[in-house]
Amino acid sequence: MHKAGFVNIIGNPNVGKSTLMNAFIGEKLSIITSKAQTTRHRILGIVNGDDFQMILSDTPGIIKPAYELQASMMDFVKSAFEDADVLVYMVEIGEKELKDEAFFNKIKNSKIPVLLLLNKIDKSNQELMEEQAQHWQEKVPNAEFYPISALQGFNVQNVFNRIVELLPESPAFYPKDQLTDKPERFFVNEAIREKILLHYKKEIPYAVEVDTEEFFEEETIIRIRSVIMVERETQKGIIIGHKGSALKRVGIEARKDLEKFFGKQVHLELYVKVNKNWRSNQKQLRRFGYNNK
Ligand SMILES: Nc1nc2c(ncn2[C@@H]2O[C@H](COP(=O)(O)OP(=O)(O)OP(=O)(O)O)[C@@H](O)[C@H]2O)c(=O)[nH]1
Ligand SMILES: [Mg+2]
Repeated sequence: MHKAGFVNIIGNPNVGKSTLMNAFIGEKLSIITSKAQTTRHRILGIVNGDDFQMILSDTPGIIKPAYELQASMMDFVKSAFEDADVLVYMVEIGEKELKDEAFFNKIKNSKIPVLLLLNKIDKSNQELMEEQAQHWQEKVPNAEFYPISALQGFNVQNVFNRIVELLPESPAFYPKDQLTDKPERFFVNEAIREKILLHYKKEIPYAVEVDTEEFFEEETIIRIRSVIMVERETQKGIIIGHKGSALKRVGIEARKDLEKFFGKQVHLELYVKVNKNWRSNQKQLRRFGYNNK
């Protein structure tokens, strides 16, 4: 018998969804930072076994959208509700509820299996954990409850095994050697965006989009040229920094990650461009793969 299905990870921003997906996959597929709204897309990560295929979806954290980009991000979350065979609802220690009531009701009334994962228990103590466990079991009685630490791996294998059990009988949906649905350029954009989230403050990371214009793979090296887009001229100066030092740091760190990811030497060229108010522009959003409307 062969099993296969969609296992979609949803929850509030910053609870550790991407960390869990990467732990399941054993690769750094999704970028991770301590800032909310790190993930902007629905990213598939596929785990293949001889007799199963688990198609995980990492999704953006649930928020009330304030501009078009965020509305598109929530459309990815909606789609993840629609095709799930197993829902993984992740919360973190100290958190009380999902910010969007409609989404929360979908979880509570779900007809498919729901696993409620209480993450970051490494930051907790026994007493707090028990109190939280009770809170969530009362709030989402239809879910199977697991305390985990995605970062330290606690209970991750048990949850993985349970998900395999819950997968429906089905042939594989993707070739058995496929790891993700996203092209190489997507991971280049993300690696660069991760460094921007890490090194710039306030609104800057949220005003940035990265677009990889060239990706040439030669025998021993990959030559990449990417553009970092910002919404305003002042942001451009901040990204570049004094004598280009800030941009240089982004380039060096992203290149190192990409060399690890692709297992090959990388030459990365970065430049910065203003793309006025791209976050609110339907056409631009479509161009960057956010909006399918
Ligand atoms: N202590 C602790 N930190 C964790 C754990 N899992 C994730 N984190 C940290 O929590 C932060 C957010 O992790 P992400 O995996 O990016 O969270 P996310 O839910 O994907 O966030 P968004 O994409 O912004 O919605 C990072 O700093 C992680 O290192 C955990 O089990 N324990
Ligand atoms: Mg994420």
